[in-house]
Amino acid sequence: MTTHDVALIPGDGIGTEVVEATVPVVEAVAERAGFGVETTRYDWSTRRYLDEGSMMPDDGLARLREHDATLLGAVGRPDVADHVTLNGLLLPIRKGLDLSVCLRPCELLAGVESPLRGYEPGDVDFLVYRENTEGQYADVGGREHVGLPNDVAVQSSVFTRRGCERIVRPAFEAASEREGRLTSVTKSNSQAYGMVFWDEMVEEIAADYPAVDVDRMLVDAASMELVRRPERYDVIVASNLFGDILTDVGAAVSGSMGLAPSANVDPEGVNPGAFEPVHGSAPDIAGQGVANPIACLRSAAMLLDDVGETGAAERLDGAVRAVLADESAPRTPDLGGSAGTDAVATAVRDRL
Ligand code: GGG
Repeated sequence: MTTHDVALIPGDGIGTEVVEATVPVVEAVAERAGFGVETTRYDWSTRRYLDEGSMMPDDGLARLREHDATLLGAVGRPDVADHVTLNGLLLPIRKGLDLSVCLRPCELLAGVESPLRGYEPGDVDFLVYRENTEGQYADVGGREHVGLPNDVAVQSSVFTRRGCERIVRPAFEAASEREGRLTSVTKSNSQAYGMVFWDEMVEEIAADYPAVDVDRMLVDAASMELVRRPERYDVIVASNLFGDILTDVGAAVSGSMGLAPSANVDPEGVNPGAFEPVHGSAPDIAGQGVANPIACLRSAAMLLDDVGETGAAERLDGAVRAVLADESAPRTPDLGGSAGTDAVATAVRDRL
């Protein structure tokens, strides 16, 4: 029997709650499909940072490389600065494992209400390919003269040929397999170096995909259109920061942050992927047992697909869809219900 070896990093806040609710569902779908899942829990988190001085151990990335994939919850706690926790765990994993593709599907599913008037299931259905290792998230910059009148902060963006290729090409591939429409989102009117370079890379790679219609949009207009006419999008490709922001809007117009999954993958398949809900640790609801587990369950379905268990991934995704479409099924408060995390995860497991 094939067994997949999955690292679990529940992290902080509701991350721990949704990961713990997801694991039994993954085990159940694996059992039905006839493969095994072995999990290793890592306590890498802000708690660890406070106790031991670092979010993860020095050999953390080496350990993750030994697994087939990672399922991650969320990172962040109000008592430690966000840039410390993000740069101590999430970003080193994405960058260190060369996970340049962050794939974030945005879909209005049956049984879910969009805040957009008149939008029905299926009216919102696009993929965002977010560059995940460089761009505005590059750790390039510094501070000088801190606390003095000439206090200065410099933060540089980085765009490389390899980095652009490793996100733009997968986005074109996805558009080729979907409706053949790719929207590249930049701000190249004001960012005349990095983003003009990005535009040039898109144009160069577009030559290999003549059947794909390419639309170039500035991020301000693209954001407005996400709210005004999300149906215009099929596949969006964007830099690290813009992709992050656009996918929060995408999650909102798809009904809830609690539904939005993501896959961080190495397009060459050298390093194992990391799968995580788009949402953060949500300290406002952490500990109450009411976090929506669906974003994490859908991320787990993407993980299963990535490790080659396509049938199980479809089964899990189908069970999630069936639960959402069923008016009598439990729902967490973000979807207008009053059910808890475990009740929703159990309903999905029962649907497998
Ligand atoms: N589950 C992902 C998570 O914890 N997100 C928190 C966050 O702030 N992420 C920033 C980012 O994805 O760039």
